[in-house]
Amino acid sequence: MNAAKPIVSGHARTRTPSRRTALRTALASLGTLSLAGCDKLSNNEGFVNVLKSAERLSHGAHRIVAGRKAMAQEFSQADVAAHFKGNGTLVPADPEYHVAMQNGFKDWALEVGGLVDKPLSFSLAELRAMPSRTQITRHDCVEGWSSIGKWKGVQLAHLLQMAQPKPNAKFVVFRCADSMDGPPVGGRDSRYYESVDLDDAYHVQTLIAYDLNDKPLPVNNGAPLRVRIERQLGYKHAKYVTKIELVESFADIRDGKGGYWEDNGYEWYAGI
Ligand SMILES: Nc1nc2c(c(=O)[nH]1)N[C@H]1C(S)=C(S)[C@@H](COP(=O)(O)O)O[C@H]1N2
Ligand SMILES: [Mo]
Repeated sequence: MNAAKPIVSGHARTRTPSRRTALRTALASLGTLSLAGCDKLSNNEGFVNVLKSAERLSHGAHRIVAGRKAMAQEFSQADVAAHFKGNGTLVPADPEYHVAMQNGFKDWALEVGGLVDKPLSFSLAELRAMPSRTQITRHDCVEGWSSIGKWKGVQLAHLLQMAQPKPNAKFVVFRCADSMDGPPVGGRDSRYYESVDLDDAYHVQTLIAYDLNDKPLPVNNGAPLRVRIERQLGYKHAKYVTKIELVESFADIRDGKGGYWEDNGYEWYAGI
């Protein structure tokens, strides 16, 4: 992610028509409105303005139409790209990360904390000993490229079941090791972070991945652990993950938008 500002508006514009169709289908399938009713609704200026605010709509419409449990497409071994592209941070400059990298990540720990009954910490060996899932999926970056890769990791659901989120936990925040804006200036933390709701957190294909294409994750792609959130765009897939934090709201975290790129104008819900 080299460009300072994402092309958010162009992106939203290209996605609006399918969302509009999706919403109309959803309204019709709810049985509360006939298609004619939907047409009337979509000719109503106020309602069309609601449609135009794609961000607020997309989360709900996606939920109704596709069902949040629907699977992202999985591919076959023959589809796997020879080289999975790296993007954003490729080698974190942070000194702590460098020490960990030089140690072959043998002391890396993944914490699970925040609103949980049992705060936990896992070593890579512990994670690798857990039941795993392998999936071949297509990664779509908002910058306009895609790569198909084979991921292996622990389902986030498995870790959450162990940590036991409290009833008021609504989101999972992923904390990462890489500072985006250089070394902390005046104590300002610019480390990458992301968040998802519990529907995505418990989704079958949501993994804490440690292997890419049958090998330990390369540093470029997030070694030693990165998230896969297959129903959403690339920037949701946090790399270099150090902590999974359950929260009721992310309003008090950094600029309050739920992620590093969200704080810089991206949509929080990046469904594909
Ligand atoms: N920690 C961290 N996670 C990150 C990023 C980053 O810069 N730092 N970039 C995001 C973006 S925009 C994309 S497209 C993917 C890129 O993953 P890749 O390097 O494996 O292709 O990681 C996402 N997760
Ligand atoms: Mo991206």
